[in-house]
Amino acid sequence: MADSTSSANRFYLTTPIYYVNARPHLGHAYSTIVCDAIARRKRALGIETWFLTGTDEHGQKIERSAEQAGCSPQEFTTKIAAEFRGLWDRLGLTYDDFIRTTEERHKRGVQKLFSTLRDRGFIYKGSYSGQYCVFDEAYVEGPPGTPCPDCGRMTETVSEENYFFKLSAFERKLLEFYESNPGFMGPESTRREVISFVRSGLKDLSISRTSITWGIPVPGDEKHVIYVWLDALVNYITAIGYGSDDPKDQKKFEKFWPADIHLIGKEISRFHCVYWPAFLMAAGIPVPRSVRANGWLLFDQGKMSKSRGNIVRAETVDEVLGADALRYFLLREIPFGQDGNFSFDALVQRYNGDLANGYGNLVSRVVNMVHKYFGGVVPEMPSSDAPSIVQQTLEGFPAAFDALNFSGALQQLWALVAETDGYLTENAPWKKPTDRSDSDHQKLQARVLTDAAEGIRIITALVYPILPDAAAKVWRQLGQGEIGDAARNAFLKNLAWGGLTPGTKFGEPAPLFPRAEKDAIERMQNLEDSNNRSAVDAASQGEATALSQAAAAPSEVPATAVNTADGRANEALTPPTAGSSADQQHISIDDFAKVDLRVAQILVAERVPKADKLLRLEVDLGYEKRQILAGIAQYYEPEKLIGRKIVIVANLAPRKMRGLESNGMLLAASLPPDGAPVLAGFLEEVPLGARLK
Ligand code: ME8
Repeated sequence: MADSTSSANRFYLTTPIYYVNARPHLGHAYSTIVCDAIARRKRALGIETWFLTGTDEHGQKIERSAEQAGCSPQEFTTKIAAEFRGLWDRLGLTYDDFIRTTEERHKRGVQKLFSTLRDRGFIYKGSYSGQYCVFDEAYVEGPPGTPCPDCGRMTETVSEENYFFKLSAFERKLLEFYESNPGFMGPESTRREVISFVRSGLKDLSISRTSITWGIPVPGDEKHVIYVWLDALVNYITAIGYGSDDPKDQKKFEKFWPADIHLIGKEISRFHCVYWPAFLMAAGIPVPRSVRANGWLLFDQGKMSKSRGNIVRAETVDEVLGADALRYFLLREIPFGQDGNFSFDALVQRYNGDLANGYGNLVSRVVNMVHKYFGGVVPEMPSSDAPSIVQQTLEGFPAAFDALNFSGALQQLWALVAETDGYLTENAPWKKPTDRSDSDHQKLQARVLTDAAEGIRIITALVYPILPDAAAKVWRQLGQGEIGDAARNAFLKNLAWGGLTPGTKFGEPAPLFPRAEKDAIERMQNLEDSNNRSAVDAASQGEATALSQAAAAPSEVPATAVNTADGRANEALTPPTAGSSADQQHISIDDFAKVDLRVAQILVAERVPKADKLLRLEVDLGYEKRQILAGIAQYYEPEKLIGRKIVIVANLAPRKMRGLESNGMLLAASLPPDGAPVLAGFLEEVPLGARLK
């Protein structure tokens, strides 16, 4: 991979701006953490760095999510954008700006770019009739009924008058550009995929919609809103001043554009490597220096994503092991550019092996011995030459890191951790052989401990962008002061062996990475379970979510959705608290009518392996059969359910649990104190598929 370090003394890097249709998870944290590590290293090298992140807030997908949550798109996007920002702050990520596409500065810039493209003859009006994937906000080739090639969801047919961008005019130009700029995109798999996409022919791109309103209006033709990807990509320039009349903003744009790295997930390469450079070329704006795609973080064998229902939240890892542990794991475990598995087991193994027993233990040994044998003051010693492994690491780590090979960089650095540890063990400064004089022993102690401490200083400086919290602690323990100040003074620029001067007073030893005990995994799993908005968990916690009293079983307790397909839908429908119906938030009859409640009969019921709470049901609605997963296994024997008539919510979005798709949810009363479910049913005979209203 080409070295993506810019030669200029400024560096601009960006994350994707995240959709606010759902809360952030580890996948989003991954890309943002990678950028944070790069930004920290660049700053510590004395390079003026601008690190941008933000949220993508327009488009049909967001509009629908807001509608489902029962609030306005603006309210909805503000809430979720704050969650992204809050998480980045909690994890200590050092973004310089957070752009929201609903901000005025962004709208102004998008409209300016649209007008520029139109003025330069690259936009024309036409009509589009074809397929659209709302989930990916992407146009899809093929007849009605074609599923989206990226996500597999059914596309919707769109027939509209649209503005088009003359993408076809850029086929040759783009291919020439890729050829003369081999470092533009990576990894190699992304590069190959993009080139073959362009080679297969580019059609003009529809860049406006009339059937939705949640977007930025086309200047001069306000019934059109600008296609969400054209809107979103432009954030990279609007955030640094494009479209502003303020000379300060204009200067900033000149200073930082073109971006050095757009860091993205691999699934959005086409937008960044084809459409984005084409828009910029058409507008006469320089194209970014590079686009780098991270692979996918997988969990439970699939890409971690809200729609699959297999997410893990970064907060959970932060709470139990700390943000540094998460950063280390993601960068060390997954070779950048490839897909990688996340598991609590692997995380704890890395944490204990590399951080607690490795780096943490080394620091603790050395700092404690300097306190014990030298009163915490670095002893007077003639300087030594850098051991060859240190020299290799000082060259190899930066080279690997700057090529975004974080895993390789850390591997080299941990070889130095192991070597330093081995050097201590070999020389055993804590043990005086009987045939060694006191003064010789003191000399040996001084030599070994100053060398080991110097090794730790180098390791700590290099690892700072990846383990900023731990590095800050170690820096203080080594008597070096605040590492943040050192970073501002570009301490990485002149990093060399021999910086630890005799007489330096060490700080107090303090634990860095306390060993994770067996319960760490369980604690993380429990945190996830209790945050999981699936009602499988809600039921086990006794959190009743009333969907309908109409379907209630002959019982005095409110009906409960046992397995929600989408937690957000439930949030909109607040559960009544016992005895306080006056406080209950009212919904209109129209809201209620959106819930499609139907009578169904259970044909098959069986336990789901390794899921104590789940039953897999096949139910017959009369007009169709479908599979539903229900969190009732602790309360109902599967065999006894066969043939039973139940009530289900038939129009919930499908949801995957334990790799199985659930198409709806059944209704049950929830009994205090622990939410034991009692299935809703009927005293009279009812036909299958009958609607409850
Ligand atoms: O695509 N593994 O937003 P988005 C690795 N708004 N990275 C992951 C991941 C996973 N399992 N899940 C998410 C959009 N990501 C658009 C982008 S940019 C102008 C507009 C990361 O909310 C990864 O960086 O779907 C991916 O590209 C991004 O989140 C997608 O976020």
